[in-house]
Amino acid sequence: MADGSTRQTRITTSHWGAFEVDVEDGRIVATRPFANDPNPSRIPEILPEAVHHRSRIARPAIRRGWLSSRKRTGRGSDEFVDLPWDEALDIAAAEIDRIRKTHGNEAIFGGSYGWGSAGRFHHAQSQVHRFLNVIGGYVASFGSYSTGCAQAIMPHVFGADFLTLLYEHQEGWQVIHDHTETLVMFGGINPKNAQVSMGGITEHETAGWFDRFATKGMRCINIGPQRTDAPAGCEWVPLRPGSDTAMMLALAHVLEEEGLTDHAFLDRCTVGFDRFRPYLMGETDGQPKNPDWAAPICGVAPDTIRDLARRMAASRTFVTVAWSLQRAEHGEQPYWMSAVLAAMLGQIGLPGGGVGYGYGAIGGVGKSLIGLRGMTFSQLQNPVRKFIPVARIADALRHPGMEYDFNGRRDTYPDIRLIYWAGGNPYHHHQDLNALHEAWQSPETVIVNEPWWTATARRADIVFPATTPYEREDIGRTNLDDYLFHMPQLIPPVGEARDDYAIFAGLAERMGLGADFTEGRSASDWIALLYDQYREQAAEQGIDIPDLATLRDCNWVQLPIRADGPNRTFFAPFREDPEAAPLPTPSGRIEIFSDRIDGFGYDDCPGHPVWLPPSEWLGTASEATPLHLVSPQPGDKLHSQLEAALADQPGARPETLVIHAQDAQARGITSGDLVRVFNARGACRARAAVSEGIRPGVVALPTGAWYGDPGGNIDPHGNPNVLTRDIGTSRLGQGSSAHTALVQVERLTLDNPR
Ligand SMILES: Nc1nc2c(c(=O)[nH]1)N[C@H]1C(S)=C(S)[C@@H](COP(=O)(O)OP(=O)(O)OC[C@H]3O[C@@H](n4cnc5c(=O)[nH]c(N)nc54)[C@H](O)[C@@H]3O)O[C@H]1N2
Ligand SMILES: Nc1nc2c(c(=O)[nH]1)N[C@H]1C(S)=C(S)[C@@H](COP(=O)(O)OP(=O)(O)OC[C@H]3O[C@@H](n4cnc5c(=O)[nH]c(N)nc54)[C@H](O)[C@@H]3O)O[C@H]1N2
Ligand SMILES: [Mo]
Repeated sequence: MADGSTRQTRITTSHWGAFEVDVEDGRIVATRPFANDPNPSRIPEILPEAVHHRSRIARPAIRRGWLSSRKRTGRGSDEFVDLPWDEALDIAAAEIDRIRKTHGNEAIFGGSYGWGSAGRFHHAQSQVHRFLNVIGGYVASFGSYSTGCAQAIMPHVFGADFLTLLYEHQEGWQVIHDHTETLVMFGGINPKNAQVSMGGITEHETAGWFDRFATKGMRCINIGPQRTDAPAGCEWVPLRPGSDTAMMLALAHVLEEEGLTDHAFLDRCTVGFDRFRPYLMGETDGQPKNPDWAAPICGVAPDTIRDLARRMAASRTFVTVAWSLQRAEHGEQPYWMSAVLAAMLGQIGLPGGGVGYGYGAIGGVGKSLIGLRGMTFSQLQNPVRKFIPVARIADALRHPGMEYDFNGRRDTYPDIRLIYWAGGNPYHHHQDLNALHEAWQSPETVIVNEPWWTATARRADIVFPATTPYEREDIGRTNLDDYLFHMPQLIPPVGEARDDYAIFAGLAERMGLGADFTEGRSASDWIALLYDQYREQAAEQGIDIPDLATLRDCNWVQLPIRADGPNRTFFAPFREDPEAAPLPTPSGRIEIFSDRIDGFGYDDCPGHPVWLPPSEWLGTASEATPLHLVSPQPGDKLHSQLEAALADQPGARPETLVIHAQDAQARGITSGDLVRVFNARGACRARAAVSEGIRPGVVALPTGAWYGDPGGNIDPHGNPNVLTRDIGTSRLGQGSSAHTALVQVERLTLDNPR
């Protein structure tokens, strides 16, 4: 660790990549890109300001109203009382103990969704889950905001767990480069999003691959509301958000009508086309799903759809689907339909053909690597069986005991009395934040571990200041990257911050379970143990890894685990011989019709893919809310992280709203104007950026500005989640519907300052 006397330079890693850090007098003073990274992210540039920012939580703090009288109201407005660590830990441990003894562990919500920070041991979610398991368990959450809906639907279609499919059975970039002739990207592939990957991404390759695709003359077609969702040089089909399923159906209709469907593939490798075809051709409802039908829905000319379908059938075509498409109402449908479309093209299992999900969504997708096992801090077993779909947290808080459907099972929401959150920011990630703020008043106690005074920390009763990765030692590694890092402790903890591990060890000890949590080990004992286990397992797989002392010295190594050879997905052997290598679906085939889903009887997700218009999209636009709001990931940071320092930069907030020139002109808006974005759920300020690169009728406001004032007031920083709708994608997936929202925009002036 830095002794504070001299300038030192070390390398560390993060979700957005590796970088060099200069440390002087116990402070991070500068960062520079990592030499091996061809396209480094600029996110680390803000780190010196962010890590030492005034918004760091200095000491344990308890909300005054809770401390004096256990008052639930006042979350978000009360002031906090600083307390010494011992006293705050005593109070928190007693409160957790009271809740579990009075109401049982089913009253503790510990889903604690969020990205936290990179680093294997100090992974906040693992830490909080292990602690809660040691004390008898907690209500968990299923899935992620990233892919929750896909995680529910895709196993019905391809059989495999969706994350396994993503990371182990998708085509590598090299294969796409070598074989694909037409790349059809629903929602684009944005190198801006591929800057990050959970646990780290060292060589940022996505932009480089597109340069190579261009050199090769690959046709790359971005279908979606924003030209900027794909690198310059790609073709753009501006599509109305939420209408992709209709577009895919129309492409499928052209294939079928023009005899371009690969029926031999459908017969051998799929089930249920006979149940789907009558719907596609309009025999069941009198409406053929042809390009003329789709054109007004999608806002795309019928000939564009026809030409694209023919082109797709005539060339090696890879269809990619951004995760954003399933982060929307009925998000199951474009995901399922993309698989059906690819099956009809008959190229699934051929190199560079078929369908893939989330290329460009995060940096690791499309990297072909040999998987190494281990380096996981055990969360132990959760004795509580109850869980909620991750994005249903506000419903659960509002309606304890209420019945709801999820993926074929009927359950009731738990009665949550205590929330423990570490490593996530629900006031960043959840939809309809003003409504969440109301629902958040219902639990008796909210405890949060967090480095910064985020909106979530400000809405807690007990706040423990957590260290950032720069204040503790760890190991950086993920199966989506071929580098291994020692992450040295660079600076002493800021203020009185402690590691999550120390916080949970302190709580467990007070509850008489300290040894169960720590097993008698310090953090560095655990790191050494996990590392040695990892090293041994890698050796068994024939991969040599230096011992920990050596890694500490050399800071990082590149592992010889690149596997850029031919196809390694399960689709190739399946295609070859579906009897011998069946998919893990009920039929062993790709399910175009799913008896299982059909049996659930859901009108919002029937037995085969269908076009179901969302409740809010341009098809339901009104005078009050004429514009579709998409809220993509921010380019300059990861979610809400480092936001405090970014927001300090002159002119940085409110956040930038991209609006089409036509819509801007109609409202008297020019670039740089302050605007109000609003609907019945809330309002925020934003700074307009007028553009031709977005479809008319659509506006884009990235996520990540910190949630400001609650209630009907205007959010000053530009957080889109005051506007988004909090509904499940369907009874099947119950994922987040963040991209389903209509809004109005008006110019703010001195006369109309709001
Ligand atoms: N409108 C809209 N909303 C969205 C989305 C969208 O597309 N549109 N996308 C959704 C998606 S895909 C996601 S993944 C979510 C992301 O939502 P989150 O993952 O919740 O967002 P983060 O800002 O990464 O929150 C991580 C928090 O952990 C804290 N932290 C970092 N390191 C540590 C640590 O070591 N210990 C502790 N205790 N805390 C730590 C950070 O300071 C930060 O506050 O947002 C979702 N929300
Ligand atoms: N720099 C940076 N990168 C990130 C993150 C970050 O915070 N910062 N977060 C990471 C995380 S957690 C995740 S899950 C991934 C998310 O990866 P994605 O879900 O793929 O990304 P988004 O940014 O939500 O959306 C991508 C684009 O989809 C388009 N879109 C929206 N609705 C529709 C639609 O209905 N149809 C079509 N065709 N297009 C639509 C929007 O124009 C948007 O710009 O990004 C990751 N990458
Ligand atoms: Mo995500």
